[in-house]
Formats: sequence, structure tokens, C-alpha cells
Amino acid sequence: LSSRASTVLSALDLHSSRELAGVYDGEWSGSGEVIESVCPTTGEVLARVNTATPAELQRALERSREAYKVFRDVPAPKRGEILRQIREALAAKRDALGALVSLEMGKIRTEGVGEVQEFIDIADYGVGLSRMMNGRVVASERPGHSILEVPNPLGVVAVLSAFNFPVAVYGWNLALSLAAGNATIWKPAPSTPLCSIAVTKIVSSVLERNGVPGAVAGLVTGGKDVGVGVVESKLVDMVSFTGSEAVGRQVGQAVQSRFGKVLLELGGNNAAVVMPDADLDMAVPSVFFGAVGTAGQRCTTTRRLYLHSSVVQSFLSRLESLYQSVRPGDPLDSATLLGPLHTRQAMDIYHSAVERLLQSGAEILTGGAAYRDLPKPLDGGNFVMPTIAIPQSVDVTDPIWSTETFAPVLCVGVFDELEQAIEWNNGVPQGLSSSLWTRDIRNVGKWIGPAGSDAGIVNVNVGTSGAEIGAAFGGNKSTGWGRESGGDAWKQYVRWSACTLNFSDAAPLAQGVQFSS
Ligand code: UN1
Repeated sequence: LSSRASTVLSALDLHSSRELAGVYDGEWSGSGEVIESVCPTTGEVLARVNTATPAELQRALERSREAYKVFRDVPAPKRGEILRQIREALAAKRDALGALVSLEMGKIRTEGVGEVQEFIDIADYGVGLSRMMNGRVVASERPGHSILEVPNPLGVVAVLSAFNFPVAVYGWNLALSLAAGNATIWKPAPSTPLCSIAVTKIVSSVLERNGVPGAVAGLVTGGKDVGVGVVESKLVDMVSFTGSEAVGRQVGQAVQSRFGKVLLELGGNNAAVVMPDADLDMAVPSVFFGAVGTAGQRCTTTRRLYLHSSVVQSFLSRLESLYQSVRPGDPLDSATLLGPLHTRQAMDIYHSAVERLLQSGAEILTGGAAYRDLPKPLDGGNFVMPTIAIPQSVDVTDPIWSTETFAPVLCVGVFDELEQAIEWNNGVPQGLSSSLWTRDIRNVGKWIGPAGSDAGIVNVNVGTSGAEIGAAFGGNKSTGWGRESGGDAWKQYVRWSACTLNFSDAAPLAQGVQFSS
């Protein structure tokens, strides 16, 4: 192992000299297919992980169910106290975990650390929530009656997370699910097993210290079979899935067909709209971060840029020079702004998107190719040039505009009226994030109102990516309508009981119905 990688792994006690166990259900196991964690920056194999066999998966699911039965009786503020300790344990390892995210996923260090911070933040939120998951008392129409709406623990929540946020997305779910009194079982992306093992070690040590069954926060690594096994299991009450629209559709249907609950966070195809009165000193660097940050691999990445005709020249010349100044580098190096794509397949997706643009007659303003002749060890990495393309026209039904390409490819269109830009913003299947740049309050009103952006995230003078945890995160339409982290998202992680209590000496029926002879 390179010293670059071993420094990061040893800080978290992940020794890759042997194969790592990839299943945790109170005990560590894993004797299934071996998956490799490959560093996207260098191509180095970081570790081999033993995934779950079908029998190990089944046992982990059963243990989650048993753990739920214990944990649901722990008072919510006590659960919050455990979450507070998890928060402290994460904070103590913040930089080390952030570096691991950077090493294994490929995002730059500050973003890796930021992602761990997001977990810490949502844990804080969950601690507070543990004393505020209030139900309601509803006025009854019958004398001597009360109606309560009671949030009870739901059961087992499975979290299927994507490679691009290998820590935070699990954190959003775990914090709420744990506060709500559930057991959570995590099936991470097969390409980021180390992040999930490191996080699970930190979480499970706190659980064990508190005498709570480890399967309250279980882990099953693996490929598609493990994912399917989790999704189809009746032992799982809710499946929270983050990933592509194609897989999300299968997950949604599978869970729905057994009447489970499902929470989907699928593709984003997010637009930034720049009005004539926008402050370009803010807008240009923000669009740059939104489109190039995380090498274009956030669900919230800016993929479409709609410029008012009066700002096209100045905006694009400034944006282009930022694009040209950016250099690929080791994401662990604090000077790097551009890391690699996560996998080789992502490079293929990037190349075919560029190819499709060229075939349609689009102008490639900058980028359009992989980097060549990078020095060792970066020559083994998945580095591509951030790309700005100007298609011949804006046709949001064309795949150029309507598909999410998980790579740094930004398509530019020009408009004259805000209404036109909103129509384009809303014209794609996805509806995750959107961003308007203006100083005119009238534009703001249109943008956030009934005829405005139909995305779940509707920003003004703030880019499409980089949301805080306080508001519910998620998108509409083919993004799947799911909401995670802040806001009212916690209400999905409980089973609501509507309880009508009769304190009177009579048993009247509702609506005045008479049923006596
Ligand atoms: C994702 O890309 O799946 O808003 C999540 C953001 C981050 C989370 C993104 N807080 O960009």
C-alpha cells in the first residue's frame, strides 16, 4: 500500500494487509464475494472487503428486527443521549474520516471533511429532535373523548446509499431513524465499503458502550444481490434509497409491491438561471463550484446554465477562465480543487455525453476530454476536464438536456424572459435543485411561487449544491419526492398511531350514527 493511503487508513485502524469484514450485526462477519475498494485518484487497490452471503444477510436482517424490539422501549431522550455520544465520537475522527472519504470516493479533502460535518450536524439535530418528536391532541366531536396522534418507532429502516456521499447520506438517515427508535441497516455503494466500515466501527463502539444491541446500526456490504435482498425483505419496514432514477424505479416498485415504505433520492438535473441584474462576482464563482465541485458528482451539481442574453458574454468569459485555471490533483492535497471521477465507468459516461454533444452540433467552449500525461501516481486516476457546452438550441426533451450525466458537463442556454427560463428549468423529468441569480424582488417572487421552480430546492443567490441539513433535502418528479435530514423529514421514520380514547360512561358513534334497536 502506498504511504499516501496507509496514512489515511491507519488513522482509522483499517489495516488493509488482510481482508476486511464487511458485515456488522452486533458481530463482524462476511464470507461472501470479495469486493475491492479502488482509489479513484491512483487506481490503487485500497482493500478487499468480504461482503454478505445470503445467509449472513438474512441473519443481519433478523438481528436488526430483534434490536428494534429492544431499542423501541428506550425513551427517546435516552436515544438522543446515545446519538450525542455518536456525534462526539464522529467529531473526534472528523479529519481522519474526511480524509478517508477523499481517498476512497475522490472528492477533495475540504468536501470530505464537510461531509462528515454534515453527519455531525444532523446528529445534533437528532439530539434536539429526541426531545421534540411530539404528537398531537385532536379535538374529538364526541363528549368525554380525546384523540391522540402518537409517533411510535417504525421498525427496521434500510439505507441504500450512493458512492458520492458515502458518509453524509447514511448520517441523515441514521440520526433520524435512531432518534425515532428504529434499527437501521446500511447497504452502502459497493465501491465505498471502507467509509461504511469506518463509520460503523465508530457508531457501534458507542452503542456497545451503552449496552444497546449493535444491530441497531447494522451494515451489509455487497453488490446488487445484497441490495435486492434488503429491498425485498419483509423484515424491512422502510427503504431509504439514494441513487439513479433507473435503479430507484426498481426499488420503488419492489418495496411498493410488498407495501413497505419507501423514500427515494434520485437523479438531479439542476439549473442555475442568471438574470441581467445578477451580481456576477457572486454568481460566477458559485456556478463554478456548483458545476465543477465534487467533479460534477453531486446530485445537486449544476448541469444546466441559463443565461440572460445581456450577460452571456461577460458571464461565459469569466466562467471559462475559472475552468481553465483549475488543475487536476490529488484530492488529499489541500491545494486541489478538482479530483477524479469515482470510477472508470463514470469516465465512459462523460465521454459519451461529450460525444453526443458534438454529434448534435454543440460548441465545446472548454474541456471535452480526459487529462493525458498526468504525473505518477495520478496517471492511474479517472481525471477528466470540466466541460462547458453550448448546444445549438434549448430543447429540454432532448437527452442532452433531459438526462443527468454524473460528470462535470455544463450545458448553456440563452433566454430573454424569466418565464422562458423557468419553463426550461421545469421542463426536465428531474426536480431536485435550482438556483436564481437576481437582485430584483419581483423575480424572486415568481421563482419561489406557484409558477416558479418546481424543484425541491429553490435557491436565490445561492448555488444548486451545498445545502445545509436544517431544511428537508430532496426533490420532486423523477427525483422521487423523498425528503431527508431536516424539516419534517423525521415524520416518515415513525409509525403514526391515531388513538381515540373514551373517558366517558357512554359509547357514542362518530357522525351521530345510531346502531341500537
Ligand atoms: C447528494 O448529492 O446526494 O446539498 C447529496 C448538497 C449536499 C448533499 C448532496 N449537502 O450538495
